[in-house]
Amino acid sequence: MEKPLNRHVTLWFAFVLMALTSPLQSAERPNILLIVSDDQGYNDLGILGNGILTPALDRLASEGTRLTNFYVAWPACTPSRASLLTGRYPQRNGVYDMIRNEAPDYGLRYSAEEYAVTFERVGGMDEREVMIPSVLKSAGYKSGIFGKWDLGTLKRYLPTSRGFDEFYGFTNTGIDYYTHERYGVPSMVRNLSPTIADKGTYCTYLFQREALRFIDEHATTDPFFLYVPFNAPHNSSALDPEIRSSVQAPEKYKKRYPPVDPETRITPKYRYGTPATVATPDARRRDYRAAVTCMDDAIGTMLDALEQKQILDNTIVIFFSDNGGSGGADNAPLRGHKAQTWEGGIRVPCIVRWPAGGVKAGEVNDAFLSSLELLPSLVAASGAELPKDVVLDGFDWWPTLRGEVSSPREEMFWKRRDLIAARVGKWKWVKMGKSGGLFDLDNDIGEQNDLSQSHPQIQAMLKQRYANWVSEMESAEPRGPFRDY
Ligand SMILES: [Ca+2]
Repeated sequence: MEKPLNRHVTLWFAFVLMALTSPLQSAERPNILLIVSDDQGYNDLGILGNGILTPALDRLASEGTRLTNFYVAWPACTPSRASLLTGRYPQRNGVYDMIRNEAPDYGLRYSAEEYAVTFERVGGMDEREVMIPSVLKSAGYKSGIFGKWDLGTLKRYLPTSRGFDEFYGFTNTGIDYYTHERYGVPSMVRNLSPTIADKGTYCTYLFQREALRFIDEHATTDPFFLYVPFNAPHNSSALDPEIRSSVQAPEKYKKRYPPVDPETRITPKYRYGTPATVATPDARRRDYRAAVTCMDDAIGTMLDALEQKQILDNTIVIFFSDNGGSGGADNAPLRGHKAQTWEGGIRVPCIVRWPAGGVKAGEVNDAFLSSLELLPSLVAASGAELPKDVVLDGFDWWPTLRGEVSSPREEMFWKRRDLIAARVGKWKWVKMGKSGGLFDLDNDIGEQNDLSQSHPQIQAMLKQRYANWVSEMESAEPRGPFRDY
């Protein structure tokens, strides 16, 4: 027979074990606000001093940790977004190129029937892929997305068919900020239904409006995952060359920057070599910055709303750009830009704020991390369960963000058509058409000194690791819309 003391100890241990293993209580589960900007440059944060105005992002950086060595999985919109939501390389989840059709921008006029069956309208992420909102649902989360979806337009591909409870935004990869049309085709959707109810209103204001409403509705009821992928500061996908050649921004935000003269120029060769009136580089830069500042104001109102509801400190706020900047953006000190596998295409600004989770205020963290870490990290923070039988390419980043361990990430690979990059530790091998080389990122973040001649073994090692990764991706289970079934 068990002695009373032993029974007491046994019960005590059982109690401790229960406390350690029981699911997180509702009050403890953090809310999640994921903000993704579109084509923002590595250097385009006010605190970095290039003259761009981002007081809310600066506040976020002072109250959270800024990541300086953070990558996205592809140097342009669609695959970058597919990867951050699935935690899987584009080549593994199947979305390893753009779901778009640029022909209308180049002058082709489809009939409505023809356009409806082009790839931009019928392509979408494979329905078997598991995304963050579906995973968080198992822990009781409500999820909303307000902004750019970019993973398919058919109903079965839309956010509310993929785990989100609410969607208001546009479905494809870029729009006119005011008409919400993509090269003349309406693109705004609420849940599963196209809508033109807000036509004429600058879309950043609309995404702000919806996000604030969502916060108001869920602040005291459910833990939530709020995903706000802004259109800003992406170029305008309008037909008019003067609009198309810049970024649209409200006048009041343009006026916060020095005046530009002249605003436009005539180019003898626009698309198809036709002459057109387009924005000057100075105007383009001013407009880009104004769009960022407007977005920043919207971000500020979200932080204020969370604070007023007294839920800010237990809300995980994550901000980053979906890929590197181009046009009016500033990627300094990185080389290259959006669409390239130089650092300027794939290394992006990122800030994480979560004081209740031990993420320090005002820190700058140089750990090698990526958007592939998002899904496993949000699963760990929320008490949700990782999806079964799904190969993930990232890990839980919280111990690294708390400064407890160095990053588990040792390597990462990028492939956009014939543009390639492999990073292993501090080394990066780049193949950019006829350009490229081997670079020591610890000492040469700007990828200026090609060391492939002096370090041939290291280059060979990186090429081998890249080849290993390619064969792993090729042996992964096929996924649409690009891979062979
Ligand atoms: Ca983008």
